[in-house]
Amino acid sequence: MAELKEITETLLNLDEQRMLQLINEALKDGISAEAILNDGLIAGMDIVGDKMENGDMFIPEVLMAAQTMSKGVEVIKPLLTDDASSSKGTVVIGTVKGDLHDIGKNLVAMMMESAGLTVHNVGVDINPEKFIELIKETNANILCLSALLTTTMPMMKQTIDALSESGIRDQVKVMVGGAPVTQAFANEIGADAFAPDAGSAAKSAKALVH
Ligand code: B1M
Repeated sequence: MAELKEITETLLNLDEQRMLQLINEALKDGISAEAILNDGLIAGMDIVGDKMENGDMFIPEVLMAAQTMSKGVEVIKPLLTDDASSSKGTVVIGTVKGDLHDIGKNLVAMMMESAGLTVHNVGVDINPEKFIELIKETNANILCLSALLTTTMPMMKQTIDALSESGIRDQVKVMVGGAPVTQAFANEIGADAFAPDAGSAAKSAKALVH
């Protein structure tokens, strides 16, 4: 769709004002918030990733693109709601130690909140001990771990192992996700669930507590 392509382009050009204008126009034209997120904004971040890999874009610009994307997400956030009926569980969600990526994790947190779960979004670079402390503090029954780097994926296993060592593995369901994470990897490390995107993560979290 032309409008979504234009949203992607304005994100890549870091033209926040025009991007927000286009998002509002797209919404007025009946394009769904989900389509704007997936086919406009996330599509743009995928291109940013390719450019970063090829050396055509550098960290400061990538960060600016991430900030521009967040402004777009703010506009569509209220429209990305799922059925927000009774609370369906308590979630601790964070990015594992050594990993600073948080855009996808924040989207997952947002979708879970709008699906009626109580969400404690605890940030990035979280070590296993801190996750355990936070689970105890909040009485969470779901732990959501995000990783965007192949080098930080093993930290997911270390976190799950630490839960077992501290005797609380049975109290929480563990969901893992992030671009390099797969269902096979989730099985291998003993996670209870894997979700490829924010929408399915929220659905899967609800299913886990039922
Ligand atoms: Co980074 N980075 N980055 N980066 N970065 C990637 C991930 C990379 C793929 C880019 C590339 O080379 N093509 C690459 C990783 C390669 C690899 O390991 N295979 C990479 C690299 C190498 C790095 C650095 C090492 C670069 C360097 O310093 N040389 C460095 C590492 C820093 C660190 O973490 N220690 C680094 C730094 C950064 C920035 C700080 C500049 C910035 C992050 C800003 C921020 O997050 N606040 C950044 C960004 C923005 C990216 C890309 C371009 C975009 C990531 C993103 O936000 N995508 C990324 C390339 C890409 O992914 N195309 C890249 C949009 C987001 C909505 O998608 O996060 O995948 P995503 O989330 C999805 C799903 O994965 C899923 O749902 C989300 C929404 O649908 N999901 C879950 C996520 N978590 C989930 C949890 C769940 C379930 C689903 O359950 C618990």
